Amino acid sequence: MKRVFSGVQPTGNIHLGNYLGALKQFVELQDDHECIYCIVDEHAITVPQDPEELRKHILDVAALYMAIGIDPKKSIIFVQSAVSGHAELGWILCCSSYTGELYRMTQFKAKSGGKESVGTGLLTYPVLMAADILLYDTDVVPVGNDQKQHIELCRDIAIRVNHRFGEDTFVVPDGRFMKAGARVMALDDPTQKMSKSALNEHSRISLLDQDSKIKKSIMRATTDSDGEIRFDPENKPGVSNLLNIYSAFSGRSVEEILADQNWRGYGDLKKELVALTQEALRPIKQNYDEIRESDELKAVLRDGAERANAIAEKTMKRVRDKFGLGF
Ligand code: ATP
Ligand code: LTN
Repeated sequence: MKRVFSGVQPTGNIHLGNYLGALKQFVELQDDHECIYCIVDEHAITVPQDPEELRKHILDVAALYMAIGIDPKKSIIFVQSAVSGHAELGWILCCSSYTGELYRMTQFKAKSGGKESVGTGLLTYPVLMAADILLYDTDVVPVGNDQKQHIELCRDIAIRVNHRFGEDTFVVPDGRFMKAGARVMALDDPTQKMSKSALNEHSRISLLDQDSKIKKSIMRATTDSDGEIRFDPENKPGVSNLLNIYSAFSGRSVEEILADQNWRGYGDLKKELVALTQEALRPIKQNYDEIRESDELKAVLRDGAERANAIAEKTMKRVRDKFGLGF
């Protein structure tokens, strides 16, 4: 069975972009893959976090994983910092990567924004992500489009190390991207990706939003003034984003949707999208509260860490041996 690994940062406000780009794939892959899903708390501290908030958000994401349908009997769910191999392999891979390739990462350029004092962790973050993936001999990494460049870097590092120490050092993974949900844009500004940290709460729909908030955010989503419903991300980013979300939730292609619709204007498209989104998120909200409050949650994470650690330690023994570390 092929192995799947992916992670989400516990930084609050898990939104439709995270769900349609990544989380929905996590659930789909469970039945015919060996899946490992991580809560990447060590990634979260690349920017300052309040310790109490971070601890809470770790459990929030774990509960959300289970509320969307990740089954701990089928998949491993665990917290990154509970398995020390991530940090250890992260360091080893830092020594097999180049500063030039890290400075070229689009996400680093965007997040550092020309500032003088930028955290070193923001620069080396993609190397820790590569370590996460390579630690588990991962074949497939389900993620959103924004992570494409980081997956490429992970492959480059794996191929480079394999070239030096042998093809049996690392499995070279592939990214897996959704057709419709891979890049969900902000509702208030469809030229930017939907993000957890944007100040305007109507720029995103969080998975636990109430029906009234979902309605408000979609009905006020930015479109354009020509009134024509057409899929054209370049010239009509707002309407195209709504059609993409519609397609991701309905499981139908945008072409199919456009062929049978009889919407009189953007308002009709938005109303249908409101209903579709409310219906899709309802069961997640219903499951969430019960799981978040249950004692089972921490037991799942403890068991997950043990199972993840057993796999990670095997890889670490092999890697230390190849690099000549230890005695
Ligand atoms: P954000 O930018 O919203 O703060 P993030 O990308 O920094 O989120 P994560 O929580 O780790 O951080 O993302 C989890 C997953 O969600 C990743 O696979 C990422 O590619 C995906 N993702 C994030 N935003 C979007 C989006 N707008 N559309 C599609 N996928 C997304
Ligand atoms: N970098 C990702 C989160 C992430 C990840 C991973 C995804 C950290 N480690 C390993 C897949 C595999 C992000 O910011 N979205």
